[in-house]
Amino acid sequence: MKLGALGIRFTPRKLVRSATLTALFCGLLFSSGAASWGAVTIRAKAVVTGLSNPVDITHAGDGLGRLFIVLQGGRIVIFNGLQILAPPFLDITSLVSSGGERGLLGAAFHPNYVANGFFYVSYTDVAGASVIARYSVSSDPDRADPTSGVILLTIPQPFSNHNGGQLQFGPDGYLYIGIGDGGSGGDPQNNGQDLGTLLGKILRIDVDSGFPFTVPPDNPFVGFVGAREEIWSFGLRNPWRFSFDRLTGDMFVADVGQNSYEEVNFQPANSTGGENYGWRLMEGNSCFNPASNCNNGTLTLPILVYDHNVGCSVTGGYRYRGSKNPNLNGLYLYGDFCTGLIWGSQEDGLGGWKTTVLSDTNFLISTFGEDESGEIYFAHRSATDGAIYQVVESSTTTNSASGSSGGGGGGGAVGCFVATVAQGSQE
Ligand SMILES: [Ca+2]
Ligand SMILES: [Ca+2]
Repeated sequence: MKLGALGIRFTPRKLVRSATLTALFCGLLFSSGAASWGAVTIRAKAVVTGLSNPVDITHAGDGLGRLFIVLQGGRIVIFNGLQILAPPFLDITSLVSSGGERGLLGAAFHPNYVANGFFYVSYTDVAGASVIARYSVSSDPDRADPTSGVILLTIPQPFSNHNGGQLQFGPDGYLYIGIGDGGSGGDPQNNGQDLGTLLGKILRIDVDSGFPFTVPPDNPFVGFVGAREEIWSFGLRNPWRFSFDRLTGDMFVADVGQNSYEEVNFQPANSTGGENYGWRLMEGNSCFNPASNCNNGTLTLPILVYDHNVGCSVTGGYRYRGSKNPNLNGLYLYGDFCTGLIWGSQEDGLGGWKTTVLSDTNFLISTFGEDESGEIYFAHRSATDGAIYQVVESSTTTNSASGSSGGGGGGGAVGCFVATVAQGSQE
């Protein structure tokens, strides 16, 4: 059974990638003998080591420059630029079941955190259900009030895996919540396509207009008989990580695949929601269940797909909008949990997306995260030596045929490989 983003059922190891695969992956690059775009590479700059299973990285947006690191067992710790502060910012270990794909899986700070002190967490409770809860900071800015928890949503989980866990506030101020399809394999309950359940969805709720939350009136399924009105988009297997482009408001939703394909989906900022990303009808660009005639034309297909010769569990990242690494500007960074590959992707100027390997690491990449200024980090998941690394550009080659170095203006250049299909194409 294919496990999701955190499902380590094997001794962590690199998948064997043959020369044939590399050629497949970068055929244009190597057949032409010159990189034509995106020749930037990155290195991983160690920020902090010795953590236990870091699975999310975020910031409070309060100008203090701290990184908040979510540890799967149930703690959030602060890195203040020098060290991890003790005691933890939050410790809800007693409320959380962890291990495998369960645990404290994500956190997001309210856009007006400076004024209201609210932040939100996603965890699996002791019964295995997914819980979205709000907490408040205490009078000490480095400590949350552990007694302040208010549960917004409890979503029963039929199986231990595929619990989602991402929380992000959108540019509209609403809280977006990623929830997996419930688990097992192949989505046996067909939750992804069932608008009557919150499983297999991205949810969108308003945490400011009522207690504990209200449904935004323009959510796409408001008033639909039999549909849960919290749903923003659907047809997802395990959207372990999604993010918003802090410049444009566009949304990237990475969805962990079943047996064959990993994918990243794109939702433009002007979307009104309701996208059906296809699972379990499709996995990547291929029919899954049913095995043929799976797309009636309403499905939103991914912008990026890779198969299981390349990796086994996609970890969605962020579009780089920081200032310290100009050659990464505009690149959407993402990785694979199993192989440690990190890619950068951008529009190809032809209606698709191009992507290239930025680094082939030995890390088990559980998450990416942004700091307040848009610099990007990722976590290596390990029970005893988990770590946070900052993404830093290390070099750009100068043999570029097009002169593009991935600096955001490279539309039209030929990519290393183009992992995209036109939206609406059908298997
Ligand atoms: Ca589950
Ligand atoms: Ca899909």
